[in-house]
Parts: sequence; structure tokens; C-alpha cells
Amino acid sequence: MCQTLSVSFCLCGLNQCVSANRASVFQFTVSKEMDCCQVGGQSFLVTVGKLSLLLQFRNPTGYCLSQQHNLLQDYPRISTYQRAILANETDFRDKVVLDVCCLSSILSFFAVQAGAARVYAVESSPLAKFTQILVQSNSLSEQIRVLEGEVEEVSLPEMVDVIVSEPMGYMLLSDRLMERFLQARKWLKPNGLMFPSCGDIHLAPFSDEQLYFEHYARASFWQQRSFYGVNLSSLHSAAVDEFFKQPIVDTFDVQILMARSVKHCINFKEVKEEDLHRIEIPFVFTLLQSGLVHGLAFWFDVAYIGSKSTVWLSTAPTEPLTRWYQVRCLLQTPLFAKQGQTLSGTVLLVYNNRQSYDIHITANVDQSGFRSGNVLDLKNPYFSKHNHYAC
Ligand SMILES: *[C@@H]1O[C@H](CO)[C@@H](O)[C@H](O)[C@H]1NC(C)=O
Ligand SMILES: *[C@H]1O[C@H](CO)[C@@H](O)[C@H](O)[C@H]1NC(C)=O
Repeated sequence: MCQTLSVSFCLCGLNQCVSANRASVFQFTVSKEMDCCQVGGQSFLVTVGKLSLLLQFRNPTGYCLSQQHNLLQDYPRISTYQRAILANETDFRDKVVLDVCCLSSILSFFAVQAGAARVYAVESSPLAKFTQILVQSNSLSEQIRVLEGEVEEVSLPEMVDVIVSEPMGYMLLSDRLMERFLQARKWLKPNGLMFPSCGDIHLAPFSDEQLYFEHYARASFWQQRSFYGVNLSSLHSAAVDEFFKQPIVDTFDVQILMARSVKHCINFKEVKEEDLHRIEIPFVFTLLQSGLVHGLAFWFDVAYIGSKSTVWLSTAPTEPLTRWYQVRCLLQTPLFAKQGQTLSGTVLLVYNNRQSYDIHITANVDQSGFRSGNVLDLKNPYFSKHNHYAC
């Protein structure tokens, strides 16, 4: 798919604006063939014909206070963190803590509430300055030191006892924040704790005819045979493929699930970074009801395993809704299966170079031999109307 990037000048020089309504100097089409590389944390070098452009993104989007406001209002999430940290005071009292990608540093504050001696709060976004203000105005500058930068770059004066973070994205792994969390382990003492300590990705087959047809209908524009006299329908199946590549982020009634979920566990203390580059999750579901399987639903749980208690944060459809919702991946064609039959196959998550994963699904009904599958792009999800946590 092609997108147009508009480039304009402002007083401080060349400035980017993607689909903003400022007057643009020129526009060009962004395609797969273009050379583009990232320069540092916030700039991109792009080659357009004979021109090279340095695009500086001064204010990375998504780190605004209004977004933090939304994040902090996610009650199940914030209250679980506080419970997990305060319920295991012994793990925090007089300890040294590292808060990775701390954003508004709420976890750093909880660690101090639990008696931490010192917290290093690492944040690379411009939000770091707000974090600093928050720490100072709460008179905690002695206990919480805000370090601006990426966790792989900053230098801590000492090793830490606990690493806290919120490394979870959609389907647990989207945005690859997990990588930073794991990289931070170089600062962790051998017996140190990771909070969260482990995560389970759950998947289960679902039946939702309405969802399937809604997405199919998104491509119906391309069924027109006389659009100003032009027959568009040869592109219809390509348009369907494109829409079906989008995982759907929303929530649903658990009744649509057709089997008990299968889970894949990741231990954040032990897992190697490379293990997350390619994750294969084989599954065999025994169907609890007959019907059409339209796809696989995903959610995750994370556990905070302290020395005194374990606290779970669950994003399951049976639990209060969080900002991670649940994620559903459609199959290209639905599969009919009867109660008691088994649906087996694999979900393969492969790192792509866009901070996310490609999701490869293959599934077949063992008794009938019906097969289906799909390849989806977790970087480009479809947010349905329920999505009110978005900034
Ligand atoms: C339009 O294109 C489709 C697919 O390419 C073809 O099957 C159909 O006959 C065409 N319809 C008309 C009216 O030309
Ligand atoms: C967590 O640890 C504290 C001691 O710091 C203990 O009193 C408390 O009972 C523990 N919480 C749970 C839920 O086990």
C-alpha cells in the first residue's frame, strides 16, 4: 500500500508532517523501493530520486500528557501494579530499583511507597521532563533519579535488586518494549527480581460471522464494475487480503470462544532475547461446540512473582477491560468443525523491522481435513469502535 508524505518548512528548518494540513513544499509517495534509514532516535534519512531528506520528528507522537492521563486511568492495570508491589514490600524495602521506560514513573512511586532505597527511572521520550517535575513536586528527588535516554545507553552507578516496567503491548509483544525490558537485565543482580516476572499468551478459536462479514464488506468498494466507467473488481481480492491482514483490537463476549485456550509462557528472567525473534506456538483445540471457526482470539496474562505473593494481571475477555483489549486474527476462509473435533495448527510470530511481528496462522480440522490460514501484520491493527483508551 502507498502513502503520501508531505514535507514542509517551518522556522526551525525542515519539518515533517504526515497527513497534516499544513502547506507543503512538496509531496512524494512512500513506497517499498525507497531507501530509508533511521538516524538516531528521532530522525529518518529518505532518498527520493536524487534528493536526500533528513526528517526530524521533534515530538514523537504518543507521549502526550493526555495519553498518560488515559493510561493512568486504567484502573485494573494501575491497581494491580500497586497491589503487586505493596503486597511484597520485602522485595522492595531498602532495595535498589530500575524502572524501565518509566513514562510518568508511576511504578517508581509505588516502589518508593514500598520502601525502596533508590529508584532509577529511565525514560527516553520527552515525557522525561514531566516525570522530573512530578518527582520534584512530590519531594522524592532523593529517592527517584530520572535518567533521560534509552535503557541500553544509560549508565547506572550500581546494580539493581528489582526491575519494574510495563513492557506489554497488544498480544503482549507488540511494539517490542519487551526487548528493552530484557536488555535492562544487564543491570540486575543475579538473584534480582523482574516485575512482571512472566507472561502467558493465550489463544482460542472463535466464531463471529458478523465480524467476518464486516471486514469482508470493507473491501466492497472494489467490487464496483462501473466506477466512472472503470471496472475495479479485479482488485477486490487484493483489497480483501489487505483488510484481513489487520488484527482486530477490541473486546467480545466469551460465548464466541469455541474451545479452551492454549497458552505460551515466557519467563522474563530466563528468556533469551533471540527467543523472541521467532515464536512458534503449536495448538490443538478440542471444540466445545459446532460451528464456523472465523479466526483465533489472543490475550495475555502477566504475573508479578514476589517472594511473598504472586499477583496476576489478566487481559482475558472474562476480566475487566484494560487498554490492551483482546486481539482477534481472522482466517481467510472460515472452517466448519463439529463439537468434539480437533482444530490443530501453528501460530508463528516473526519479528519484522517495524517494531512488531508478522503473525502466520495455519489451522486445520483434523477429522475433515479442511484447512485455512492467514498472515497478519501486528503493526497495523484495526481498532474497532470500542477502543476508548486510544489517545
Ligand atoms: C469486471 O472484471 C471482472 C474481474 O476482472 C470480470 O469477471 C467481469 O466480467 C468484469 N465485468 C464487466 C462488466 O466488465
Ligand atoms: C507480601 O509481603 C508482606 C511482607 O512485606 C507480607 O506481610 C504480606 O502478607 C505479603 N502479601 C501477601 C499477599 O502475601
